[in-house]
Formats: sequence, C-alpha cells, structure tokens
Amino acid sequence: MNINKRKKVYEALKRHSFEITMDLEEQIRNSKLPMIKDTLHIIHESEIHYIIKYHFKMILVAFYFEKATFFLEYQLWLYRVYFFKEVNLDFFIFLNRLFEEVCKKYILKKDCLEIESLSNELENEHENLKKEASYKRYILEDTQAEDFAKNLIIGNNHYITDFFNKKVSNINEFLEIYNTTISNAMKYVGFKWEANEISVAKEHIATNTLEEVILSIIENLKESEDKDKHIFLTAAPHEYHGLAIKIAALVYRKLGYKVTSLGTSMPTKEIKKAIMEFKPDYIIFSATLKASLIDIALIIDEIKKDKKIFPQNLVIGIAGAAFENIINPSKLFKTDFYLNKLEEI
Ligand code: B12
Repeated sequence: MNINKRKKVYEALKRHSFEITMDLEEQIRNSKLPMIKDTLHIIHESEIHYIIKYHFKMILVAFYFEKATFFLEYQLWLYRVYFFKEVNLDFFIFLNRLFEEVCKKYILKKDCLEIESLSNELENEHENLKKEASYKRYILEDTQAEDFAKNLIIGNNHYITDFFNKKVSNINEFLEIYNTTISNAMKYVGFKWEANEISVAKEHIATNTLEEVILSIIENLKESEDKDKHIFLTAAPHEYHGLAIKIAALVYRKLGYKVTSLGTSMPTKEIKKAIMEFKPDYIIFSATLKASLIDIALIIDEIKKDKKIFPQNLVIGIAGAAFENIINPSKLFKTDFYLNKLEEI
C-alpha cells in the first residue's frame, strides 16, 4: 500500500474527527439492531463514547504509523476486556463496518478504500482474536508478586513497607525488585481490572499505596555523586499513568541527576516553554497507552523543528509500555534513545 496515501487518510480522518465520532455515536445509540441493543444493555452509555473515541484514535495511529498491527493489538485488548463483560464480540466488527460507512459521508471515496482494507484485516483476524481473548487469562507464576499485588489492592501499607524494608537496602536492590516484583504486581492489578474483578478505585488504591511507600523507601537510600546533568520527565499529554515517571524521578535523583518532573497532562506548548526556561540536558517522554503514540511523535517533531528551544542540544528519549512490541522505537520516533529499564540511562 502506498505510504503517502496512508498519511493522506490520516489527515482526512483527523480533519473530520468530530463529525465522524458524533455521527457514529448517534447511529449506535439509535440502532434498532438486536445485537446493538443487547450490547447497550451491558455497556453503559458513557462507555460507548469512550469505545468510539479510542476506536477512532487507534485507527488514526494505524494510519499515522502505517501499521495495521497497532490497531489489531488494540482490538485484542478490547476483545479481552469485553469478553469478560460477556459482550457479543461481533459487535466490534459491526462497529468497524459502521465506522467505514460513516467515513464515506465525510472523506473521499479513494481514501475510504484504505479504511475498508483495515476493516477487512480485522474481519480476517476476528475469529482468531476472539479465541485468543477467551483463553488468554493472566496467570502469575510469581507468588511473591501476587501477594504483593493483593496487599496493594487492599491498601496494606504495613505489608508493603515491611516487604521493602526486608529486601531493599541500596538502589541496586531496589531496581531488582522494581523490574520483577513491582512490575509483575502492577501487571497483575491491570489484568484483574481487565477481567472485571477489581474496580478502577482499587487500581487507584494500589497505585497510591505503592507510591506512598516507595517515596519514603527511596528517600532513605544512599545518594550517588552529583552528575551535573538535568533530566526532564513528562508523561504523554492525555495520560493519567504517572507512577512510572514519579519513580524514575526519585531514582534518578538518587543516582545524582538533577530531575524535573512535569508530571501528567502537560500540553505541548507548556512543555516547550518549560524547556526554554530550564534548558535541561535530557527530556524523556513516558507513554503507557498505544493511543498516545501520535501525541508523542507530534511533540518530538515540534521540539525538533523549533530551533529556538533546541540550542543546548537537548537529548530526547522515550520510555513506557506503549513502545513495547515496537522494533527499534527510537528509529520510529526519531529520538536519541529508548529506555526499557530505569538503569539504562
Ligand atoms: C495504575 C494503572 C492506572 C491508574 C494510573 C494512576 C497513576 N497515577 O499512574 C489509573 C486508574 C488512573 C489508570 C487509568 C487508565 N488505565 Co491504566 N493501568 C494501571 C496499571 C494497573 C499499572 C500501571 C503502573 O503504574 N505500573 C507501574 C509502573 C511503575 O510501570 P509502567 O507504567 O508499566 O512502566 C514501566 C515501563 O513501561 C517503564 N517506564 C514507563 N515510563 C518510564 C519512564 C522512564 C524514564 C523509564 C526509565 C521507564 C519508564 O518503566 C516501568 C517498569 O518497567 C496498568 C497495568 C499494567 N500492565 O501496567 C493499567 C493499564 C496500563 N491501564 C490501562 C487502561 C486501559 C487504562 C484506562 C484507559 C482505563 C482504566 N483502567 O480506567 C485509563 C486511562 C486513562 C488515561 N487517559 O490515561 C491498560 C492499557 C491497555 C492498553 N494496552 O492500552 C492497562 C495495561 C490495564 C489492562 N491490563 O488493561 N490506570
């Protein structure tokens, strides 16, 4: 498929994103089809809005990066979530075909052909994805992480503090636990949510408990010599996943770096202003959701093309779960580096 054509489809979709999503949402809500009505009995009205929003975002991601696999990966996750909610997964094929129909009203016929071919790819994979979603349950073979996760979910600060006090006395020991127990435990929390076994509130309790304890544990570790380098950390603009950069900030300070964290929900304009003001040596963007990939690519492009804020040879890096399964993320995003682990800095 012609690359320029795909980028053109992205631009056309982006231009009409508002009309397309509104139209699609209305059609779903007013549909008389029994499959849709049944689905609307299970999925709350406000959830349909999010499903459509993310569906649209992931189609944009597929066209922007010219990778249908990004869309299919997302569909597998969606199928897993709604399999557990007992939704008829054929609903998503219908949604995709309806999306195609709606697009025909707003964008050129030849661009719609590309969208049709993406729908065909999903339809070809539909039965496989359904099967995979039905058996891919998360079994944690790490009992230590499972216990850790269960205590996080109930907000058992004593257990978590005790755990760290017994196992962590220096930064390397912390990193070891971080890459194994903590990482597995938080994945377990995510799968429990996915399987409809815990609420978003419990995800928050787990995050907050971990954050509270880790803050004081790292604070008490020995500091390395000053490295005279300033690191900026920021999450993707529309994401709430901020725990990883909070931990990264604490660890990098202990390793002797000066660290400024811009946290979550920072608009691109503000990030650029902050770079101009503080002139850091490094900026690292963290993204968890694949739906954030375009935001990250656009910010990086913008920073790179704006010479005014780029005089100090700012080194740009990326990190986070959104880049997992991407071959050579720093090449795709034109960054100086990609960090898989904290210690790779
Ligand atoms: C906690 C959590 C939340 C919290 C976030 C709170 C907070 N203050 O951060 C809340 C409840 C708000 C949340 C919201 C959502 N979440 Co959430 N969340 C999680 C969960 C359970 C843990 C994430 C976490 O903090 N992990 C611990 C940190 C330390 O690790 P990490 O972020 O994975 O980062 C690792 C690496 O990527 C890397 N890294 C990341 N950043 C950086 C930066 C640097 C500098 C370095 C060196 C490394 C690095 O280091 C870490 C260790 O390896 C994950 C499950 C999972 N598998 O991770 C789901 C998960 C990420 N969420 C998910 C989803 C879908 C959502 C929601 C859309 C729906 C929901 N659950 O409510 C919303 C998104 C809203 C939004 N716009 O962002 C999905 C993503 C699916 C996908 N493939 O896209 C997951 C995987 C859950 C699941 N299994 O379905 N979530």
